[in-house]
Amino acid sequence: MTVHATPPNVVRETPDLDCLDFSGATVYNDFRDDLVRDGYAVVKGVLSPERAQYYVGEFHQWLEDFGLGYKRDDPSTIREECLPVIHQKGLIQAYGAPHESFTWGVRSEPGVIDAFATLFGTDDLICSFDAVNVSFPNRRDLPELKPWAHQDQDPERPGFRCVQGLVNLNPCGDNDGGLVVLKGGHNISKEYHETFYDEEREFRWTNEMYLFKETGLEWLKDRGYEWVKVNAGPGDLILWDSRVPHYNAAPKGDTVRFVVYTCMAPVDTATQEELAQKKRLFENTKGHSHWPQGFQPFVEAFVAPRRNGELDPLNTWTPRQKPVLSERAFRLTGIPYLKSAAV
Ligand SMILES: O=C(O)CCC(=O)C(=O)O
Ligand SMILES: [Fe+2]
Repeated sequence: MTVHATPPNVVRETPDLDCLDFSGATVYNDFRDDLVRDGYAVVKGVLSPERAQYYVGEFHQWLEDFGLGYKRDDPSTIREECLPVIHQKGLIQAYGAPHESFTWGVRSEPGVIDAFATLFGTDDLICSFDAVNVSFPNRRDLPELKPWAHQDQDPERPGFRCVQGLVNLNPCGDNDGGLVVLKGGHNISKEYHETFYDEEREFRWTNEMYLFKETGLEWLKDRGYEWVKVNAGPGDLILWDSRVPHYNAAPKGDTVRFVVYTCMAPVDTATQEELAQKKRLFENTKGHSHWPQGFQPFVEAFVAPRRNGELDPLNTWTPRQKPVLSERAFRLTGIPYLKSAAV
């Protein structure tokens, strides 16, 4: 028997979601039809263009406030010394980003919550305390970003268990950085993993992730599956089934990518212990992976930013501007759903 757990991380049997009918018998007449058929969907205009523009301004302001020299109107400041440390994939898990005021602002926009409420058929939702993405174009000081095809779900638990999301803030067309998905790949995920069960796996920090290798990618290609760059407008929400192979691509044009990863699930998919953990994480402004139940806090040793080998002292794991949450937004932390015994 092949041992796949490297490193041993939290393994959690989250329940299969029953909110979508994958048989094709149900027509929803909205984004859910795309999600069922293609494994991803673009929900248009969950934020108005003005709101999206406002958050773009907040991202710039945040980057400028580090005081390292970045200026939104001066492209010569798009380089490592002038910015917080940003990996070529663009994900920022550190610097308090998961609880920054604008991050929470985006998560708690009514149109964002409404989309998830439609998907799950409930308003009782929890939201991930996940990363944001900042991907600048024309960064010659970063290594090239190669495709990193993966799924964010344990291959050994192949059901429909998680829908990931991101709110896109700037225009995102063919040349812009963004999500690339293997269209329809959720439909073949189970068969794929049965076929590749004995293949040795890459190192990963969690069981809830699978990295594809060339052999697997060829297998999928031979079956007619194709990669699609997902374009979106400012204020659109992109959703994808975690079984869909995906990666992100670096910008080739001139537009910076600003994205807030936003993943929600019904609160009843979380245990009371998980909600208690989310409370601790929230109160200590810590982040966790896309799973809204929060069973995977970020491993700080893995995500702590380093500059020239040294830990970046600007990373204090706290937001520069604390969020102020509405009653509906606070529910997304899960805290109001805690029974006192679990606190
Ligand atoms: O940045 C993206 O579009 C996707 C990143 C990713 O793989 C993820 O959030 O799971
Ligand atoms: Fe991913």
